[in-house]
Amino acid sequence: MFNRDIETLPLNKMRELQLERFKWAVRHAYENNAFYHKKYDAAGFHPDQLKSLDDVKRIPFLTKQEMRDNYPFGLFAVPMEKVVRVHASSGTTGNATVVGYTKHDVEVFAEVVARCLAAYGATEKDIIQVAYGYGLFTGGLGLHYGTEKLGAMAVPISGGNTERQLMLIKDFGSTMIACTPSYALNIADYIEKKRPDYDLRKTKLRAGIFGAEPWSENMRKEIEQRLGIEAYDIYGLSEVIGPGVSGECVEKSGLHVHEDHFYVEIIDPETGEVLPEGEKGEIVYTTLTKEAFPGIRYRSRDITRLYREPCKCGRTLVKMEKVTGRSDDMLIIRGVNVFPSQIEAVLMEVEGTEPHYQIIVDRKGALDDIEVKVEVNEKLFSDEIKVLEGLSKRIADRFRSVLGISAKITLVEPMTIPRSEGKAGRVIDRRKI
Ligand code: DLL
Repeated sequence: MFNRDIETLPLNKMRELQLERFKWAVRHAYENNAFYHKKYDAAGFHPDQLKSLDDVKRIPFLTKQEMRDNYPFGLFAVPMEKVVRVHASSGTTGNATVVGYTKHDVEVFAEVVARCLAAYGATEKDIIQVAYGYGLFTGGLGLHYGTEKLGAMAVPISGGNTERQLMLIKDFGSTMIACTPSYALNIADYIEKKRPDYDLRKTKLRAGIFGAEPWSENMRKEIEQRLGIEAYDIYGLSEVIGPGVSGECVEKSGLHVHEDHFYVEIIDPETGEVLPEGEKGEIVYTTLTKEAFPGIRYRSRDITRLYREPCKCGRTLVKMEKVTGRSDDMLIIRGVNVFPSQIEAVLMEVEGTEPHYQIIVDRKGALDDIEVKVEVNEKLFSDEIKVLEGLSKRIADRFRSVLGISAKITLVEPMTIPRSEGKAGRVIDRRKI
């Protein structure tokens, strides 16, 4: 473990630490940022009212919209000369959210990523190929600094250029690769189609560090099989820090949240009511130590569940379930709620389909229409039309019975759905255009 004392802290001690830090965080935001000050005054909340963690419920939530409204630096709580780095969220609508870090914040960021890497079994002997994008996105630099903090070697290749990725894996002897799960599959496709002579199993690559987008257990199996590596989940969001908010351990049974830095709550996304531990809902974050860009009760819109159970790895940190999607990703098709990740899970169970798909939602008259385009493997595609028809019917039946939706299934040739080097864009919602 990178920080055994914290990662195995008994719950009562963790709660003490969180309360002390929460008091600091809320006062810091209130006293050093005009937006928080005004907001809390208007809501009748004062940091003095926070006496126990139960009182947290009295603090108003912070929303994504408020972050956008304060573009670019309106939520910073330190003088600009203390800010040593900025990143920005990958927002697709409206203003991006710009997030800032002091020297101390950069340290914390590196530490939480280093903890994740150690939890996947990485040591200073590892060579980590960082294939997340470097830039305003937090993935590249986040993994990079975490790797250095652990004392392993970072290969800052950034995303894309698959041929070069393969060359460096071989020549440098990279033992781990960090990228989005969709890019990992892209690499597998590339090898199969363009470099059948290249055998990843003959390289030193043994694990992948995947996150920045939802990916299912089936996707994990697929990546592990095709690349011959262990696939671990890393989660995070720029508004909170970046990657490293939580990560799996070798048990692969939930992601340990670094709750000494990030206080987590689960709420009902409709009512905002705090739900008991174990229930599924929207995860809300409070940054307990962040200086430049504090986030107090930030509504992430990510949907998950928190649970505490003794983990074989020995960590006592609360676990969160793999994030399956965001409340704002949820599609409502003729009154039925579906997440793209559920669609993915159904597709991956059907033999002959590839994990490359696109979901197109449209409205015809008053009714929603959903079309799912999915690639099928080469062999099937060259088969008789009857075989393909049978497959589309099987998929459509599964959608009806498992998800309760009627979808038009379009089977397409391998390599026809656009590939991503970063986060995959899988949903086209024409109702919003
Ligand atoms: O994606 C940070 C990151 C970089 C995480 C590299 C992991 C690896 P944003 O661009 O701000 O930050 O996007 C954050 O992506 O709220 C989730 O909806 C989604 N997300 C991130 N990691 C996971 C994951 C980075 N492991 C948003 N599983 C979050 C599911 C994830 N969703």
